[in-house]
Amino acid sequence: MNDIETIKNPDFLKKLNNDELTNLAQDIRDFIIENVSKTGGHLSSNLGVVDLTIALLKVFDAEKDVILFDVGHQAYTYKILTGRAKEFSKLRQKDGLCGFESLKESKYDHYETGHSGTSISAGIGYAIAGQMDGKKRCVISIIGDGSFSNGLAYEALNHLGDLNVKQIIILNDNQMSISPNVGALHNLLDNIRSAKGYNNVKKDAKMTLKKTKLGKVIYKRLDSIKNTLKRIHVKQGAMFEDLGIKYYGPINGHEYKDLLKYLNIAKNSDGPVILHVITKKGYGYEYAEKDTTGKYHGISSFDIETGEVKNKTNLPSYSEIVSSYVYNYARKDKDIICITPGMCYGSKLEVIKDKLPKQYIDVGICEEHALVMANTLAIAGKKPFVFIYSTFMQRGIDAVIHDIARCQSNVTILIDRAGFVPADGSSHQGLFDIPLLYCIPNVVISQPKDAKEANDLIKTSLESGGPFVIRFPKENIKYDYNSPKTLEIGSWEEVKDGKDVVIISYGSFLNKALNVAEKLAKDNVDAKVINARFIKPYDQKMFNSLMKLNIPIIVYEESLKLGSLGSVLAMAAQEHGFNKLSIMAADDTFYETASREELMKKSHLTEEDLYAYIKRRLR
Ligand SMILES: Cc1ncc(C[n+]2csc(CCOP(=O)(O)OP(=O)(O)O)c2C)c(N)n1
Repeated sequence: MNDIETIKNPDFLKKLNNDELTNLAQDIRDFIIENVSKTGGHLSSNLGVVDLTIALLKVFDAEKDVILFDVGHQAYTYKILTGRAKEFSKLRQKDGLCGFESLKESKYDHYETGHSGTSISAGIGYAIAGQMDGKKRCVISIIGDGSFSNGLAYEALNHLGDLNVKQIIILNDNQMSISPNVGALHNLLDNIRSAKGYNNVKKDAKMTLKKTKLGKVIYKRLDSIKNTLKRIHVKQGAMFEDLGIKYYGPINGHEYKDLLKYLNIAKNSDGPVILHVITKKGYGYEYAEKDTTGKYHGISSFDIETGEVKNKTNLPSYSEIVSSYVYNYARKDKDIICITPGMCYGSKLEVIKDKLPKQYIDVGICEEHALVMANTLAIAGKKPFVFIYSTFMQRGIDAVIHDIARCQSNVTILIDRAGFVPADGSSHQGLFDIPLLYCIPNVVISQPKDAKEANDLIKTSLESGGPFVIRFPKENIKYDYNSPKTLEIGSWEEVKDGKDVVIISYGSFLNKALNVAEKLAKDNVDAKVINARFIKPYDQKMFNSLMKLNIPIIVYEESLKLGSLGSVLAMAAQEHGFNKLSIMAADDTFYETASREELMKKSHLTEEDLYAYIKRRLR
């Protein structure tokens, strides 16, 4: 039994034999299951790469070589073997271990990760710099088959194949993205896997030929035969070779003999190499191995015996509510097409996928493609809904500017996880969408205060005829089955009258504003509260009349302050010579891992902060 918490660095691996490596892998898997069951985290992806990571760190030199994990969500074994096991009790918590690779966290981490598809480009940068500086080191990028479908990975492959640098790509093929993988590339990898392996073919051919005299002659020329065999038996694997990248695979990612052999071949090769490694997502934990939904990809704390999530809330998430409303429209209107860039499970689209398969498209982890495709679907008369997390929307901004907004297409973009996002840290905060979208002409940006208004906005969007964004946070709220109504685009509503101060807010912050107004009333402060459900265009008429009251106006919002609704209103206020407007919104910074409540506290955006601020203002 290995004491995982005492591991300081991976040096000890060099002395271990394959049986000892296998035992260590088991102990690491137990450690991961035990810890993630308490803290939550990316379980399945990590269980699948325990053996691969151990083998990598046995063959390569973690001090000298550059090892990069794509997305970085599967780097737990790497973190453990580079001396961070003790910190796992605070995984994905405030001031604790980051859920991804992070430059700030350790000298062994060489990149700030979180988004899919960056590892090959990042590797190329290191490889070119190393070559320029005459460094003798290997650069290794480990990328999953899901992330391999991302356009960025292809831009990098295209460049790499034309470069004479030493970079090793390990394609970790577990046939899964978060849920089962999709797309033609996935089919191609499937064909390679089912061709039983070019390496076995090579081995068999070598054995047979060596048996006869003629065979031995032929064997001497095996190099060329090798290539021919490869083309005949697994011609798909040759795609990489045609790009100028040497391909080895498929390799069993849970067999140390194979793994060590091919990692050493890659280490000793010149130029770019790709190792196609087959692993099992969730390896060693039955529930995770059998999962085809994505439940164990990223999971909150769970019971190891039953595999069930602990502390489940009875309230549905915004994602569930929004997808169920869209489902209701889609089943009555065959032109509605629901699009996800690889996030079926997170966006809660299972019902649409299962019940309306013809109206459901999963494009894989390809946000920009999803949006451009949605644009022409709309131009062609369909009604596309793109379900996308705020953080991944960042990838699609050009598609909104160059494509959707200029064409003024009726694409509805449902931005999930908008605002503060718990656990995942700086790469996954949803604070940039409003500033990034606000400056784009023709785009309506909205956020509902509750489930009923979410449905109203979906209806309004369908009837709007143009680009329409509806954002909502990672929160659980009550369903509302009332029939939806069309809202006037750009209209705000007064939800509470008052004469001393105005609070303009939207989304779930509006409810906080109402709570604060109630508390202020006990101090004889009468606050007016406005629901700015349309962030763009804003309600000019109402805003002008609010300024005329000549009392302080506070814009209280869950967005980055720069480029927020408040910053736009401040410009308008300045033009009117109104100087009583202030903004409470998120700071110009990257917010690290914490819960939503902790993040609001850090940015002074809690109800207590709003209350205290108003009291100060009115003093
Ligand atoms: C740009 C972007 N879109 C979506 C995600 C969400 N995401 C995190 S991991 C993941 C699946 C990655 O699949 P794969 O690369 O095969 O790795 P595996 O988890 O199967 O090991 C997705 C979609 C992301 N991190 N980045």
